[in-house]
Amino acid sequence: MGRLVVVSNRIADPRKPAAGGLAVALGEALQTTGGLWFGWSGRIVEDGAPGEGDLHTLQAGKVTLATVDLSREDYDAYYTGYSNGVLWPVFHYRLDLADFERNYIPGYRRVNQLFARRLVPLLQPDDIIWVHDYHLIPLAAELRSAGCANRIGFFLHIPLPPPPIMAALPQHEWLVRSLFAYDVVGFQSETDLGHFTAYAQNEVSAKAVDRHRFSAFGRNVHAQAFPIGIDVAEFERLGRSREARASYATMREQYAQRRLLIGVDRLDYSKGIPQRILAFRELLSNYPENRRSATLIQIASPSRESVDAYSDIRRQLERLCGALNGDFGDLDWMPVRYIHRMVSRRRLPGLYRAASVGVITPLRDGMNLVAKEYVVSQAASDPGVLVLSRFTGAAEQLEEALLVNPYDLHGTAEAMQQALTMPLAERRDRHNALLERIRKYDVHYWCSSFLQALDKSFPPGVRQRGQARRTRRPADPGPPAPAEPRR
Ligand code: GDG
Repeated sequence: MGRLVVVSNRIADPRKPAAGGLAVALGEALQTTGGLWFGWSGRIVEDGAPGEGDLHTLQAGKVTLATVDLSREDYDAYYTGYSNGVLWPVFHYRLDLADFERNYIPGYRRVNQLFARRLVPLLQPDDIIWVHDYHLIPLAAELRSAGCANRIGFFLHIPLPPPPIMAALPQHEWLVRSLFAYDVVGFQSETDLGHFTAYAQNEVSAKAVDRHRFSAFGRNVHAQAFPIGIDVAEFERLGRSREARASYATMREQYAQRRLLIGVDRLDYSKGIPQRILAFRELLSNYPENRRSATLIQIASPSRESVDAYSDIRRQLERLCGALNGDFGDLDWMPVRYIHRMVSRRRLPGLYRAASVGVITPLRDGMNLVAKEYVVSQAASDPGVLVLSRFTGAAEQLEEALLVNPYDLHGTAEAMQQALTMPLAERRDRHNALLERIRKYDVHYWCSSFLQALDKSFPPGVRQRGQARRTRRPADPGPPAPAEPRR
């Protein structure tokens, strides 16, 4: 296999301990072959020219970190506007929150073109390129039109909605056409894959070549579900650290007389946090024995605060938590502890372990790694119970969790009660089965299975359109960069 090139909106220095599981796994894959990690520098140039941005490079062991600055205008249109104001809500089935009014699409395309322009000179002919997430859907098409003949894979970390929701995006056809410039397209779940194949076959008349391969726009794409995992070994190590043990001990001491339920999320409307607070309220109403004894700790780390929908959800949550504590709380007991701050990663395993119930109830989520982190952090001899939304990618793998419909507050409250009262033997059985699967399908499995699929995506010697050998002047530019998308 050639050198690996990872492209994502943000990059992380894999040597830094705060990097987290995904960065560690990608960093490891990059270290094995030597490679390049390319993305936005995180710097916004206030008066920068649109479509321009300086390139910075830094050597981190065998990995080159290459980043590009963005002008304010590009950042607003590409990141805040199209990626997080349009694609994120629509891909999470929230057409009501999508900002279709403003014309962000030229900025989204401009940044993808800028990335392609800065990346092409850094590429070697045998590099394998792995592009991540919704910010960069048209990148392969832009690379192809610059003559890039390399294998290119794409992984979507968020859900792909069913065709009727996808079709509400004015640029839906352009986006799907852009996916056909990749060799492999990976999704989190079979559900998402099903949505892609239904769209491809019904909307753009793609032909199924075999179980995983589809042909349209003169190209073949290999589409498959590759459910992402966590770095189990790293998380277990973290769990044994002094900080994790200290935070576990503090929680046990402070809540000696209480049962804890825990939720950990970025403060995002897709995570179903208001519904979770309401379901907890229903639990306290319907099962009064939990009053004064059950406490929900909700960590909601700040996220994308410049997008309007995010300040709305924050206000809604503050109101709901205030009302719950006001209505049910007592001098020595607050039903909900809402923390709108980032908690140190080292403390997370101790917090998870101290909680009898992990309440992970997004309205829609690509995978949800918190569910997996919660399970891995439990003591095998006396594990807590996972209450998990059926609308997460994780639910396809974690069927021994108590699966709930987060819109059904009554049903979710019932599952919380079932979790709080579950006999030890059943908790152990469920935990064992979950842990085994999370261990087997960890982030390293995810990484290597995607890269293997990309490596095998077409037999050597057989090149598809856009994969003619790269020459100084591109003889065959491959599939044209998709036509200018509709507003
Ligand atoms: C996207 C997709 C998919 C959260 N709060 C704190 C904190 N976290 C960490 C968790 C976990 C990560 O952030 C969140 O991962 P999720 O998977 O739950 O969700 P997204 O951020 O939305 O991620 C998702 C994922 O990509 C991977 O493909 O699973 O579906 O939406 O690791 O622990 N970490 C720290 N403090 C916090 O307060 N340190």
